[in-house]
Amino acid sequence: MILKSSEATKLISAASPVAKKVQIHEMKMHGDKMMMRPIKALAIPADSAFELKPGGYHVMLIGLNKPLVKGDKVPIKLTFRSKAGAKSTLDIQAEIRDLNYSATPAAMDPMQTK
Ligand SMILES: [Cu+2]
Repeated sequence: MILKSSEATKLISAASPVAKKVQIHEMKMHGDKMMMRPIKALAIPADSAFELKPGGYHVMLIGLNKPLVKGDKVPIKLTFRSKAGAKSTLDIQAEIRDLNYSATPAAMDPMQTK
């Protein structure tokens, strides 16, 4: 997913009807292991193409209401807040690609990434 904005904004939350929770995650090296952790907001610089991808910042679906298979399209609502405090939402359709993910922490439930 590539986010573009003409002005600086922040991705502050995400939601989907297919999952109990949708979190914004970042990836960080921890020793020689790649770990992910939820962050409160993701700053999107003005006039940039900000890419969310496996191995980097991503949106993670937690507690799926039903199993998803490759090729499924899931709706995700992204909520942004501008510098001035105005909220806006963006509805996207995310296509399920690869369900295998090597960086899933053992402490978390089985989950799927986009
Ligand atoms: Cu994650």
